[in-house]
Amino acid sequence: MAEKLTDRSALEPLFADGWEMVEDRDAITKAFKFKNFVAAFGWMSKAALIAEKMDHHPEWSNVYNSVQVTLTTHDVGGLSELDLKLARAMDALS
Ligand code: H2B
Repeated sequence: MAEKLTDRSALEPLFADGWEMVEDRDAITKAFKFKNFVAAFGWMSKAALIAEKMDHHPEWSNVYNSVQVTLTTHDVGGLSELDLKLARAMDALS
């Protein structure tokens, strides 16, 4: 079972990579941009397999070449280590 993230300084490298806090939620968000729809959807397919393997799932939406991702851990009502791990994996894939 995940635990709520207490060490908030662990978020700093993600903020440096374009993630930001969602207003009024303990969640992080980032807009990923791709060269076209196929690249965006291909990235989503790979990210989805990683998320499923982690049993940790993003809130996300796609419009043409962009994917807006929001990460939080519903089981703990806020950010956990799992969100950091998934965010890093998504950045590494992009
Ligand atoms: N994803 C996210 N983002 N947060 C969760 O708390 C969560 C999840 N819980 N994926 C998982 C599934 C849980 O509901 C299942 C039963 O393991």
